[in-house]
Amino acid sequence: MTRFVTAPDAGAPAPGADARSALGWMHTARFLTTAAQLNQLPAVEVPEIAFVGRSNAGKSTCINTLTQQKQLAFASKKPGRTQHINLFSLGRQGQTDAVLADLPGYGYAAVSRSDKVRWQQVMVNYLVSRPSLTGIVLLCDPRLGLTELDEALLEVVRPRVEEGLKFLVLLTKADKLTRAEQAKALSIARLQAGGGEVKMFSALKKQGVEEVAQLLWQWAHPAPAPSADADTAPAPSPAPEAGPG
Ligand SMILES: Nc1nc2c(ncn2[C@@H]2O[C@H](COP(=O)(O)OP(=O)(O)OP(=O)(O)O)[C@@H](O)[C@H]2O)c(=O)[nH]1
Ligand SMILES: [Mg+2]
Repeated sequence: MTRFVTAPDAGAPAPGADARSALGWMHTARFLTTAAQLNQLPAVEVPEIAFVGRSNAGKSTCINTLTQQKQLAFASKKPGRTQHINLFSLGRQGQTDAVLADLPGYGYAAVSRSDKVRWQQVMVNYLVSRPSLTGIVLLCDPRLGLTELDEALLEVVRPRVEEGLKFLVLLTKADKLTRAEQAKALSIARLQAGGGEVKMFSALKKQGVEEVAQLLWQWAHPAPAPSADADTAPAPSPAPEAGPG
């Protein structure tokens, strides 16, 4: 079983990240760029949060739901719809304080073997080496559960998660499950995720939307760590104006 580590306080809302402001922030999302290859992606100076998972898991739909925009990301009944890494900027007043990345799904049977291998390489490189990558949302259809490919992805990112990369497993299409099935799927996925954070989500019923928006806001705006020199004297105030004479 794949095990990975998340920060113990991963679920606690950051100060000020009430549901309304988190959703308002998500709604500022706009298209930034699209790239077929890693070296075509622009360097990003702000936290980047990637949506990954099997083809058809609901990644693009999840981004549209969280950002409350119908067609920001390309969603489709046909698996394999997303074929590029698409980046979206977030932030008020034209400022960018975070970036969302919609990644093509894996595990789509109708793709040729060479295309699969090429894409797996791009994705592994992205997950291992993208400097701005701050958090990963792994989307998973709970009717399939975490598959071998999902487990392989967990394995790839584990060293970065241990170094503080944020991680959330989102079980999508919750509307297809009864309450009892949801509870069961959650506990199975929590075991598979080795204690990592797992949530239920439904784009159709808007289930989990506020919670996820708040969590992503928190990922992008972590509380500042107590500074190492916090116990030293405060910076001197500006010298008073010299008097006449
Ligand atoms: N019932 C239901 N259907 C959903 C939900 N989320 C996504 N879907 C459907 O699942 C299908 C795939 O959704 P996408 O968002 O395109 O999936 P994707 O993970 O981006 O797929 P790729 O781009 O191929 O990797 C579409 O038909 C969506 O309408 C949900 O919460 N509930
Ligand atoms: Mg997609």
